[in-house]
Amino acid sequence: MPSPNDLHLRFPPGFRWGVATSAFQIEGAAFEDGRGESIWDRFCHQPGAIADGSHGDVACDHYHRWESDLDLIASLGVTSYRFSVSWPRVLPTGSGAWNPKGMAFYERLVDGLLARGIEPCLTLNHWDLPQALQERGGWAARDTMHRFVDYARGVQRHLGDRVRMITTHNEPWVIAILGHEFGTFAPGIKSRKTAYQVAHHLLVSHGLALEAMRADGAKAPLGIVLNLAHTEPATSSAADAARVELDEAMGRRWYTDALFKGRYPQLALDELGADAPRVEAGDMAHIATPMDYLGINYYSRHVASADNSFDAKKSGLPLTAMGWEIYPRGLTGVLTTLHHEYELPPVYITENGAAFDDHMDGGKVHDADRIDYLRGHIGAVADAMERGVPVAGYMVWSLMDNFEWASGYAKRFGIVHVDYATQQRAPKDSGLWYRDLVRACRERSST
Ligand code: IFM
Repeated sequence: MPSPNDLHLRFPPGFRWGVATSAFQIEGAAFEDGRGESIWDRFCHQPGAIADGSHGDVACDHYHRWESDLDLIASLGVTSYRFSVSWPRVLPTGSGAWNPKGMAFYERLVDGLLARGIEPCLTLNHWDLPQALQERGGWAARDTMHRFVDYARGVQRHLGDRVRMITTHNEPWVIAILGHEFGTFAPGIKSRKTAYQVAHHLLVSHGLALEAMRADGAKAPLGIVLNLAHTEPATSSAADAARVELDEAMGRRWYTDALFKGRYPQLALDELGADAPRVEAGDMAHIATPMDYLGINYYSRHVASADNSFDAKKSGLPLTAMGWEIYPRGLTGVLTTLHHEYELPPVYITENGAAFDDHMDGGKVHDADRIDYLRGHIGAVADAMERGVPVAGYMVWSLMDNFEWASGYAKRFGIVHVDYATQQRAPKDSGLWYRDLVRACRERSST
């Protein structure tokens, strides 16, 4: 197995190292202790929605195995654990009465992390909107923003004194575009106009939630997590260069200009025309409420091609099992781009990792490809930091194999292997490699 060599020397004392998961992808216990239905429960049971016909009813059974899972996280030696609260578990119909059993689960989880010396990093919305709210218009309805703010305030009041960070939304682009324009994710709507209204409501609700939690005296740093790619042109043509500008405006700057400059890119508004969202007075100022940190999820680059002819399979770059190009330099690229364009708060890489076709071999998974992926990307983070980007932490996606949304259980992102028949967990070589890297960094910090 490769050793972490000197990678650890490139990170300062106090740098945070974590692993990440989300509620729907690991918890299971879909019908227990009063949990309500989420849009992903409904979506999974639509024929053809999930590649392997699976669902999240049991997932990794983390709801029952949380204690041994926390021991597992502790065994990796990380400083931080990023997880999400299932909105329908704590508020079964999205608003109204809290479900005490649901909230008690997260109380146990947070206390269990603290008892093991691990910082809890909580996300409020990792996609599992209560189905009851979808029936009232979902994220396309302005009222959902206010239900989200109530939910955020309640979670903050219960757990805010013990968590290390609170993220409003995970990857609003995915919710808006995959969920409402392409319809490949829940709730499966196919309308560009709806998608951009949803994107707008997600961003406004983020700002409103930050303001409300702060007014309630929140101590934990508050922020949002964006999925960002590094965009490059397919060719040196002027048409592809123009396409880079357009894709950046629609996919990245829609979020980052709104959050850091309080406006949507004109190029994106022009492209959307009648599909542009309805923006009410004061909305943009709420969106631009200052954040305590920005979370970035990075997996690959995006290649912009005016005639949509780019084919990752022919690019010559290695691909993950998702068919995504492995391109660590893009992580440095996107970080330095953001650093030049905006006054950034501390940045966390809140997700980075890869699915590969792992094989269990005598209880072990020799995933050298994942180790290479992680080493390359962690090095790319160090490159960005050496260029002045204020990165404060890095979290691997994912702690363990889990429900990979429309791909079901076939795609494995974990640094810990899960045998879904027995629910046995086994650290892969990448998990052990990451443990050694984190240990080396932390030992250096404590000397
Ligand atoms: O599994 C997802 C996660 O829920 C959000 N970010 C991307 C991951 C891999 O697709």
